[in-house]
Amino acid sequence: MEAKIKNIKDQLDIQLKKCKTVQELNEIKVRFFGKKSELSSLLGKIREISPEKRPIIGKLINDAKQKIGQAINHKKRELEDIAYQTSLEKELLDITMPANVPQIGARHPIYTVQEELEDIFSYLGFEVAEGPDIETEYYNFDALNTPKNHPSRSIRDTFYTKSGALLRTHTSPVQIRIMEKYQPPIKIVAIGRCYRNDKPDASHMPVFHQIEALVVDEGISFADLKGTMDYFVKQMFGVNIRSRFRPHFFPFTEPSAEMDILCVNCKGKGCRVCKGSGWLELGGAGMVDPSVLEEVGYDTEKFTGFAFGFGIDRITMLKYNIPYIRILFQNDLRFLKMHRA
Ligand code: 2U9
Repeated sequence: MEAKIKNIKDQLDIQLKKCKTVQELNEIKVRFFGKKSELSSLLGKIREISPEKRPIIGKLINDAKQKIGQAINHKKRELEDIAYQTSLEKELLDITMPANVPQIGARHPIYTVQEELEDIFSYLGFEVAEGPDIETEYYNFDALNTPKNHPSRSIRDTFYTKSGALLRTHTSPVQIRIMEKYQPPIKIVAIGRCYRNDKPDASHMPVFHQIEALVVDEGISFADLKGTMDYFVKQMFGVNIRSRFRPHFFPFTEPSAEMDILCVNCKGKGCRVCKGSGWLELGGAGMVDPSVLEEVGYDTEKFTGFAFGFGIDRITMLKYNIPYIRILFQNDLRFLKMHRA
């Protein structure tokens, strides 16, 4: 009997050494401490022992039970300490670590400039008009007095769809659509994406952003055009930036002019940005050709108008000192993050 009790204790020590979880410990407790345990069955046989040995064996069994209970409780505390330490390590919060700052977005410079343009022209009383990017030849060319054989119509310059529609090459179609719907006075700016079959280079991309303005009313003159352009230039680039016109030709305006501004970098001295000329070409302008007004049914004896257009990408590049237009379209996060609020 003593040997059996010793064997039970030795077995328990081996099991406790191997035990890794509270679940296993509970199973060991049932096996060594429960009603069906070997120790309990020994206690059940105590009547088979001689009366003089019974108290000795009874004490041995009870001592064994006590030791087993203590060993199991000790193991339980040991396992709970380990579990607590493990949870602490898992939940370790190093408060000196940098916070996960949420990534905030940024407004693309093109749209910052577009909003600035809208503000400047809204202040002058212009309304912002919009129209479809996919246009018909009529609205993109015919209604703008562009001859059938004009080079801008060729597939080398213009993206056509299979159905014969096209990606607008300027925002002028918007102005035609507005004039078809409304009588003068007209005072609108049309801003948006335009598309030309240009090979990408430092200053050209197949898609670009443009703003065009159109004013049609009684008595509109070239002086009104020049005054409006000069006011815009000074608002956008600063009061010390002058503008100038150079004679040019567009099918939809007569007379036509190309408009330059004093180089924003060297203020006219000549530098790399303006290629030594002291001036930067910004866009084109002119008095709306009467044939365009006739096409929309306006009385050309009564009404005259001016219009101009320039690239928003170019203004953005000047304003933010961006050397290549492709930077505006590459979505490089280093570039975009520079413009976070
Ligand atoms: C109507 C009548 C006339 C808009 C004009 C230009 C000159 C011009 C280009 C400059 C750079 C487009 O972004 S760009 O490539 N535009 O040079 N645009 S006059 O004339 C109009 C528009 C609408 C009904």
